[in-house]
Amino acid sequence: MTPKTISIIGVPLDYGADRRGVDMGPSAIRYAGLHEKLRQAGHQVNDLGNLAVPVPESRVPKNPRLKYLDEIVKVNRVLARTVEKVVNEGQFPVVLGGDHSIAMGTIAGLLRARPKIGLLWFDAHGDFNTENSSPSGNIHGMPVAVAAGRSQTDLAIPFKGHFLDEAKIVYVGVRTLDSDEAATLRASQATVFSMHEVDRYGMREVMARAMDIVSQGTDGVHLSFDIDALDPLYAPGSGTPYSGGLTDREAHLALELLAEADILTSLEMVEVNPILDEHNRTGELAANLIASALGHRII
Ligand code: EXY
Ligand code: MN
Ligand code: MN
Ligand code: MN
Repeated sequence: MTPKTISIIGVPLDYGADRRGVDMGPSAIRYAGLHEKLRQAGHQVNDLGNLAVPVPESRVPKNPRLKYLDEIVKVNRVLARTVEKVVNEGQFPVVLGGDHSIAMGTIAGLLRARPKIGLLWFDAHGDFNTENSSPSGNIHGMPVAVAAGRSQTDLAIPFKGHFLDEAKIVYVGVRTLDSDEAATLRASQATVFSMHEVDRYGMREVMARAMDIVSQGTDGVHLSFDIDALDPLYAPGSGTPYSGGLTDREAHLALELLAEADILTSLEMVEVNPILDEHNRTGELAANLIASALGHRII
């Protein structure tokens, strides 16, 4: 992978999720030695610190269908501006979450600088609910639908009318979907390599097909990596664990192949929850996976 100038942006936001704790995700990943790992992979590293996250007026969400909407929109508008600036300065954004609702800010910012990016979404979940289909009102279950222009709420504000081309969205590792969400996703132009396809074709073949889709006719590739794509046996520190996930080696191979192809132009790592972990195992894994995505190889 060609050497990059990496800008690290921490987003300690956990309002999109039901369980508190992912706000400590950026620290857990930094404490696991992310900077050193990226420098060893040959990159320059600037850490821009953490974005400020407003304290909600009350821990009782105003709107149970869209919990903490205003606070999440506020953070994502700042994140979008920050990511846009980093990309326009020719740097490589590495965004550390925080729950997956931050992907709306990251992707909105990327689309301002690269209107036709491809999206590689590693996740146990589809995150494809809208305000009408979400069973929980947790906004971390909606970012892909919002980034594809399917939401009529203020969540769409950071996108300023520029949304993803659904045909350039590829999922890897999905193994739990809500019923409406599954129907909508099936009817969409997005490609889903669920755990069935990973088992059936193997990660090497899945990544060959996935990289082809997200890189053909696009002006960059964004990797949005939800740590719960891994099986909870490997990533216990995540708020919405679901069994039957990727092994750590499948995840590393996927990201090593991605680095080898040198098509990646940005990435985010989300949903690391140190409260649910022991000895920062999940933070360590997250930092190592980021390094793999950025070309770290043992020999
Ligand atoms: N689909 C469920 C919901 O929308 O409430 C669960 C979403 C979990 C989302 C995590 C971040 O990936
Ligand atoms: Mn997610
Ligand atoms: Mn998830
Ligand atoms: Mn389809």
